Amino acid sequence: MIQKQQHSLLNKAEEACNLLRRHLKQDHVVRIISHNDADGISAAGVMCNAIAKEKGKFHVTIVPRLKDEVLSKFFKEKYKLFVFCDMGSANLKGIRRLKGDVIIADHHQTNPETTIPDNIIHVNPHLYGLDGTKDVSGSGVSYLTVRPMEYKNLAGLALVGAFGDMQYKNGFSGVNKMILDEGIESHNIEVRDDLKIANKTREPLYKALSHTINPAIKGISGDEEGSVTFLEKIGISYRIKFTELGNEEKDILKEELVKINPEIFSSVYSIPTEIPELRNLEDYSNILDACGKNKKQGLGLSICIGDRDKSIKEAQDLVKSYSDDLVHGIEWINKEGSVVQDKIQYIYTEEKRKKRIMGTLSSIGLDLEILDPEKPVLAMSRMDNIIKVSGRTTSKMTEKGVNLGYALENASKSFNGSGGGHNIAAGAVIPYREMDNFLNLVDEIIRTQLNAS
Ligand SMILES: [Mn+2]
Repeated sequence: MIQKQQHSLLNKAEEACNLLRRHLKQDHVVRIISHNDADGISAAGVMCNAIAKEKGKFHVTIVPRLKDEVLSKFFKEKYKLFVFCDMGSANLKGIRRLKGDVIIADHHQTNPETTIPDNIIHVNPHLYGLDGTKDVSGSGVSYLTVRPMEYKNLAGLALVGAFGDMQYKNGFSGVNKMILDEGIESHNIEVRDDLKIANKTREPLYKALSHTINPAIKGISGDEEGSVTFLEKIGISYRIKFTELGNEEKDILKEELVKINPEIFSSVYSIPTEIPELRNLEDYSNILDACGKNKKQGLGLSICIGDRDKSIKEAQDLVKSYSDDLVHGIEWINKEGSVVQDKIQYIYTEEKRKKRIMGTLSSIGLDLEILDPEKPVLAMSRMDNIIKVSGRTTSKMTEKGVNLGYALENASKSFNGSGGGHNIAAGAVIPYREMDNFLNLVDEIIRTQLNAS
């Protein structure tokens, strides 16, 4: 069944590729519009690389959201071919109004009922019963669209977006797996098992370990003292670098770390021909993610299409500042904890650097159990007169009946705010003066959800 569904998707992608080729043959500049996260930037990267190899020309714009006013700017443009990557499937009505031909290469939900005219080719896994949330990302769909051109060296970049959209969970599945196999077979992707410690070659071991957040290590991530204690306990010198350890010590370290979190020793995917900074697909994804988050999407895209040296350095600095913020954030939670209510807990900040990581910080805090996993976390960031709320909980709690999306949507509405999302992660915006009332109402809603199930 899967095979048949994948075939239908590949056929549609090939149709799109033929359209792309026809325009390239006529020397038309391809107008690419993509999303500003790691997936969207790599999706645009895949498309641009293929077009460049075909000696074609492109003009790219990367946007945070395809709002109506953003889309309407493109209505005036006279390009003969528009390509939407990692977005567009939710905007069929607007996109219909574009003057030229259109390819939509997206993996987000779409309304299959919407009729689309002949000039639009819509490549989307959901149209064929495939799971776009986990089996293929925007960069993957972009890759499928240029796949008939046979640039298999783009397979690695096609999976960078899958990491960005967190589709990697103990392995790849569906179309991602197909791309992976294709990349391995053509020697464009390599897989090996390795210890996932941050800054292995750069920092003393206790620092490297405390700076390792993905995966999170309980008692060690974001906790230099905890890291030193751990290393002293297992008898490994903490001042030297990982790379300076003897093999026996490396084995002991691995064994002890795996006991805390098995994910610490797992598959690492790499592009063998890439420069060291981009070789590991997860590192590559983190670099693009940091570019997007810092509104440097142009920098990210230029790295994807071959810019090296200075660009890499600039992007790496962004990654470093982001992970430093996370580490400081974990230290902060370790020290201060959260404010605990009956069924929920919250953290609150007015600091600029903390605001951008509050949601991620909540997830990590729950993973590390420095925040009580039994209580959903609301991360509150104050922006003048409003509060931006990010809610996070665990799958264990959603199984017990917690639905944060519903809770935040309803509670925020009661105070002239807005909100919503998934059961496990959601967001809201509320007036600052209603913060306490809002928290009490969410507490009450969660209590009701837990009692009802
Ligand atoms: Mn995506």
